[in-house]
Amino acid sequence: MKNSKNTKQIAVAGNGLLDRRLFLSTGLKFGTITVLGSASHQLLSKEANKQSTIDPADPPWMHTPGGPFSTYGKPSAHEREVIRVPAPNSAVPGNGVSWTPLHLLEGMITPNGLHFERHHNGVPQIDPNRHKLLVHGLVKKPLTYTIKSLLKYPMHSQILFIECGGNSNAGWNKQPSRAQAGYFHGLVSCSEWTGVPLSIILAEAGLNKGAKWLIAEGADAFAMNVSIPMEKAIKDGMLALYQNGERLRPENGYPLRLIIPGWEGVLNVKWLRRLKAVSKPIMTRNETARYTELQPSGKARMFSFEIEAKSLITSPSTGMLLASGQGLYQITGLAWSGRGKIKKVEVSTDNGNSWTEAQLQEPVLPMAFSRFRIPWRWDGNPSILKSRATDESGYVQPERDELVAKRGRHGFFHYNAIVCWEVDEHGLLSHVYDKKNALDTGNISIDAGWD
Ligand SMILES: Nc1nc2c(c(=O)[nH]1)N[C@H]1C(S)=C(S)[C@@H](COP(=O)(O)O)O[C@H]1N2
Ligand SMILES: [Mo]
Repeated sequence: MKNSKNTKQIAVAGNGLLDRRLFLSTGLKFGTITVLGSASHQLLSKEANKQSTIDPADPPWMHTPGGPFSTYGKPSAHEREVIRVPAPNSAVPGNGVSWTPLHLLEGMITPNGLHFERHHNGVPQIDPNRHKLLVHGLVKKPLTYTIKSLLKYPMHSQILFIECGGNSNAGWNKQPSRAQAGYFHGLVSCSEWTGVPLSIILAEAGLNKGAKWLIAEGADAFAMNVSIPMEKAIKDGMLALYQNGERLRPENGYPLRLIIPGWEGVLNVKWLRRLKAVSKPIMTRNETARYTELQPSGKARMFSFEIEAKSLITSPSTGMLLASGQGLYQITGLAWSGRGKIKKVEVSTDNGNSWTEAQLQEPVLPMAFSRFRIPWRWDGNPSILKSRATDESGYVQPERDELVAKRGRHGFFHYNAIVCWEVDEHGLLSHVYDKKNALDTGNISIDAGWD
């Protein structure tokens, strides 16, 4: 029996955006969204032309026993297109990134094998029995810890995103990137991290007066180091040993990494080997030549650690097709903020002329991914989709022209502008910049790598 109340589709903004309470209705079916050029897209086009000849109740895999047990599970072979895409920087061995395919994932947790990677000099293969952490500098008692000894401490877990300060930096370019959403915005991932609160270890060493900064150093060939304000390190820092329930992956810092929640990726030093308490930042490459931006005022923006609120529609997104033609679709995406919880995500399907609040999936956690969803009835006409995040501090994700006006053209990092996906009359999505945007004066030179 049809419940007419449940299936009532209430428009809440222009161009067919529907009330998120529609998700409570029964019998709802959304249109299929395919990734162009992928196996699933080809399959769908083939199936559209031919009737299935297999009885769905009697598929071939029901006729013989299945495969053996495995010692460590892998994704289905049918999911082989769901991969990180590496972009090495050929000038330096092991320098570069690999992108999380955000547009192919759901929920709020990034699977360990798909967490983005940013290495300055490759992934060291570290023997956990030989790895040590030294805590020294302005402390009463310098200490060293083995991994075994750290595993004896009380642990805590937190679901947190890590985002590289260079994520989405192609957004500074004059022409919109043609890469799929994750291969442009996917230097951000979200995991449950488990480890020892940094405050416990710092208290054990005993900080001297004047210990205002902490220098963290990694055990990779780059020996990466950064300066971190002590106040933040004590308040939120974690010595992480586990990632989504298992020990860290080598790519993400095995056997020990620092987690500085909500702050830019570079502070989360992987393969952590040294923490030195000091009175002043030591002005390393990563806080001077990198992550520092010349602003229109002529002043440089430095130590801008906190990740500002950002959101992205992951599906449908550029390179996808609304394969069922006009009709009902589910718009979904991710939002995150280094300042705390996401308060709301608004979505527009008419280039920002009207907006409505999307549904936020519970739990909404501070400094973690928040998944949002909203139903949309596409009328078959060209449309522009946007999402805009607001965090609990009241910060609102800016339009691209606002961001460019504020930061100028000399920046390279911390790009968090609203993203526009254009839907054409065939239902094909592509990345565009806001048509109203007149401020775009040229490319920046992306020669600095990602950092
Ligand atoms: N030792 C070390 N730590 C490091 C890096 C590195 O190259 N070496 N890269 C940093 C940068 S720039 C980022 S964005 C994050 C990336 O973490 P991930 O590779 O686990 O995603 O690690 C940070 N920690
Ligand atoms: Mo980074």
